[in-house]
Amino acid sequence: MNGAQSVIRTLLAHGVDTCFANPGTSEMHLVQAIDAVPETRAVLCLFEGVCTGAADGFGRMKGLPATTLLHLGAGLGNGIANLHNCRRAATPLVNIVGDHAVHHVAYDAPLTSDIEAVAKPVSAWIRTARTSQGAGLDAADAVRAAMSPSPDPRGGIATLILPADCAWGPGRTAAQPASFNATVAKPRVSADVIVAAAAEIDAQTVLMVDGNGLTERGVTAAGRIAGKTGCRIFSPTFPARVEAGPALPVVNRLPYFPEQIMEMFASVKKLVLLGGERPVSFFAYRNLPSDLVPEHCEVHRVAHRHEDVAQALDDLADAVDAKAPLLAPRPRPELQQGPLNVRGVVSSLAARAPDDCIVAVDSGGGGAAYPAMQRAVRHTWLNLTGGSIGQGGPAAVGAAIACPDRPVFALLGDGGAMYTNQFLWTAAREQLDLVAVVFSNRQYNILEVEYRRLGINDIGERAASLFDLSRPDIDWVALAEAQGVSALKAATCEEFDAGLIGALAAGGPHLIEAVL
Ligand SMILES: Cc1ncc(C[n+]2csc(CCOP(=O)(O)OP(=O)(O)O)c2C)c(N)n1
Repeated sequence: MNGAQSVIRTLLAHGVDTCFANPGTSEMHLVQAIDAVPETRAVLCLFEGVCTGAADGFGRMKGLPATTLLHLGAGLGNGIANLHNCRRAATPLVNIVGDHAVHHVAYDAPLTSDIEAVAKPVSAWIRTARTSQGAGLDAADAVRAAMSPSPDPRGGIATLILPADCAWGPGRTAAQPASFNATVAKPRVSADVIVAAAAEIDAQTVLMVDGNGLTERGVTAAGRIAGKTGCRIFSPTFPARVEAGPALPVVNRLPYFPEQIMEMFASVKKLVLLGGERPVSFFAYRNLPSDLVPEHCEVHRVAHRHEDVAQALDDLADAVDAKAPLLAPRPRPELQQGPLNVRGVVSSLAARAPDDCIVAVDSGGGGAAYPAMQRAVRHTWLNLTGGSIGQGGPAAVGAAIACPDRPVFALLGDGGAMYTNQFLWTAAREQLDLVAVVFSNRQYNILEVEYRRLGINDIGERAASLFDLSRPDIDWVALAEAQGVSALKAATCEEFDAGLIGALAAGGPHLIEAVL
């Protein structure tokens, strides 16, 4: 048993059995350890941003961390953008990062880097193992840190740096402490706080729900409260995970642009925070405030996101004496016809998506599917949480590996999808039931919208070229097929719908380029 094996065996003993890997020479003993422990599933990703995004998607679905296996500071650095999203989602995740053996660092060999410094902004817990004997215990601490419900803004990411000599030296399995329970109970909100909040909620109130308040239990309780008091239920614009479907109350999503949020809040007298935060503008604008809650609106905090928001909602529903909500039947939407547009894609998705599917979204038109899907089909929705595009495809891969019985959709803008298009290769290698829809408008549309919001009507040629993804057009069918994923291009609603039906019937990974 060497240090590397004790790390892998300890992780397994703590329920952590899936590793999204892109290893190098400093991780070879870890690779050997994975080879020796067949219960650990190693998934090769061809870019570290896919490893980190996939581990995020996996953790969101399982509620348990996956590991990444990354190569020194350079590999970890390549994975940062999706660790940023993961941190925003508060997903549990354990990074295992190899390093040079301690004696080698003094020679400043080419890959030498300050790995802790790279890890710092995206890790709530960082440790560099110091001995091979202690490496297993370090791994146990990493899992505990990732799983502890905490208000830490750095989320649930633990980064364990393993110098090669700690991997190859003698190790031992860390005993699993008797008190360890991977799913640590979230703190419960006190009865006093619930009683006080119950007296405040009325028809001019908005409940801002996040965390486990967006589970089936939480959403159902929120619906009861809304039914009784007339309040409205909102989630933040990009919550990590939402359970939705026709048998659940509708959760409105906070709009994206600050003007829309301000308009919405004009009639809101009270804002009750149940896992959510005060809305702030996604970006700063010269003529708009950052904090979007108007002065006339009182803000009451009931639960923080790391607390048991679902329980708080249940308790609150009981406190206002609310009954189960009456839900009107919601039929699937009608299909569109003619040249393809976002509406056509959304209608087809909402009409055809199988019950119990998972939907991971990134930039692009995919977000428009949320209201339609929420009303039409039972599903789990995973958002791009931190605005760092290129997350949806990798997150879909991680979700598909976490939930092999559930079909997964990745709804991606063509701009965002290019950041991490290697997710397609992993989807093919692992034969995942994953349908990627690329909203192919051949531009960075949102950037053009934001540019116009500066008051500019004539976009100069050079500026326009920075928002334009044509010249050359990206051949999505070829890009997918080159990575082993069958693909087709749809330019009409009918073609898209037929392609979607075919992809779902065939199973396995597919890509549809929705030409907009
Ligand atoms: C990592 C990262 N780099 C750059 C950006 C800036 N950015 C935001 S949206 C966007 C373009 C999105 O284009 P696409 O995915 O095609 O969606 P569209 O806006 O066209 O609907 C860019 C480059 C970002 N958010 N994250």
